[in-house]
This record gives sequence, C-alpha cells and structure tokens, in this order.
Amino acid sequence: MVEVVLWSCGACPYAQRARIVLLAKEVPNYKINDLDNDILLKKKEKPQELLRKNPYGAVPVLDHGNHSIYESAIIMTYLEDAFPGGVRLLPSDPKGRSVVSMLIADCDKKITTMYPLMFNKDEAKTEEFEKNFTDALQFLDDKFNNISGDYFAGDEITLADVAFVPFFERIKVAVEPLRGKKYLENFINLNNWYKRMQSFQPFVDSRMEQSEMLEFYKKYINK
Ligand SMILES: N[C@@H](CCC(=O)N[C@@H](CS)C(=O)NCC(=O)O)C(=O)O
Repeated sequence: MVEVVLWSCGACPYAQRARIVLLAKEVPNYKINDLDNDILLKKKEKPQELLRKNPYGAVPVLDHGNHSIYESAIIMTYLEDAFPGGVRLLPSDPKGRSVVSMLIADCDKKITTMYPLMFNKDEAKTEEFEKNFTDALQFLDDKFNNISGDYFAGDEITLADVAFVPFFERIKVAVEPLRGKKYLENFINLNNWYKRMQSFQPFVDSRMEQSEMLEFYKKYINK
C-alpha cells in the first residue's frame, strides 16, 4: 500500500484542513508527521526535508508515496479525488466544483483579516483592523443569503466548510478571548453554521486542546 504522510503542526489551521479531510475520507494507515509548534514561533529550525518538499517551507505538505503536494487547498482536493471512501466533499459537476474552489479562495482572502486584529499591539490601529475583520465576516455571512442549504455550498458539507472551520475555531478560541469581544455573535448565518459544524466528527477529532491553542497564540503575540 502506498504510504500517506501529512506534515502538520497542531496550531496550523491550514494543516488542520488536511487532517479533517484525511479523517473524513477514511484514508487508511496514514501517518502524521507532527512538527513542533515552536517552528511557527521561529524558535526552532524547519526540517531540511520539509524545505525540499515545499519551496515555501510551510505546512501542510502531503506525501503520497514519493509524490509530495503543498498548499492546503490542493492537498484537500487531491485527497478527495484519490480516496473515494468516507464522506464525499466535492460535487461531481464542474460548476459545483468551481463554486467550492471560489469559496476556498474567499476564505484565504477574507478570513486572514483576523490575524492583524489578534496580533495588534497598537491600539490606534484596532478600529481599522476590527473594521477589516467585521467587513470580511459580513461578506462571508452574506454568502448564506444566496444559497439554499445549511453549508457554504448548499445542502452538503464540502471542502469549503472544511477550509473555513479551523479559522472559525481560532476566532472563538483565541481572537475573541484575546480581544475581549464576541465578534461572531452579530453574524447569525456564520454563528449557526459554526454551531452545525460541531457535529461534524472529522472536525471534532482534528481539534487540538483549546487551552493549548490559546497559549500558542499568546506566545505568538509576545514573540
Ligand atoms: N497557503 C498555504 C499557507 C500555509 C501556512 O501559512 N502555513 C504556516 C503555518 S499555519 C507555516 O507553515 N508557516 C511557516 C512559514 O511559512 O515559514 C496553505 O494553504 O497551505
């Protein structure tokens, strides 16, 4: 059997996307090469092998036999195509697949506005960063007004929901407590979607300890 290895870091939301898909697709006998979160804090060197596999030096990287793939969106799609078992996470028609791909691109462009806000140490900038973040949440909340169904691309969970959910977990577990505000409460569609995602077992099983995650981000802010 060809070996599947995921190069991951517990705190990395992009790597968590790949861990969720490995679980959802019931990929047999995969291994997780779990790198120390200190690598993300730049307190530890990256393994040379990771740098050889990914020119950008980032996790996640997926090895399938001697084929290596970087970029979480590409890894998720590869796993969906290569492993037919478990939950189906992409529609079969090109139009449906393009909708999911656009939503993943929206996620990567919009949700990252949470980081300047979370890591901000200059209170003069808080208003600007909060506006960027809440505008992004509004853009994403509005997506649900244009579809019928409980998930980003309609009635079924797809790779779009998998792409978003690690970031919403970090909003709840780290951004909100660190900023002392409940940003998500004002966005009913996103709030309800995030509640529904709590019963998606591959997501539940992919999570790191919440207190550990909060500690990681506190260290990141102070690094
Ligand atoms: N666009 C990439 C982003 C991956 C990424 O930013 N990973 C972070 C950890 S969350 C990383 O490895 N950072 C270390 C670095 O880039 O040096 C993806 O979707 O896979």
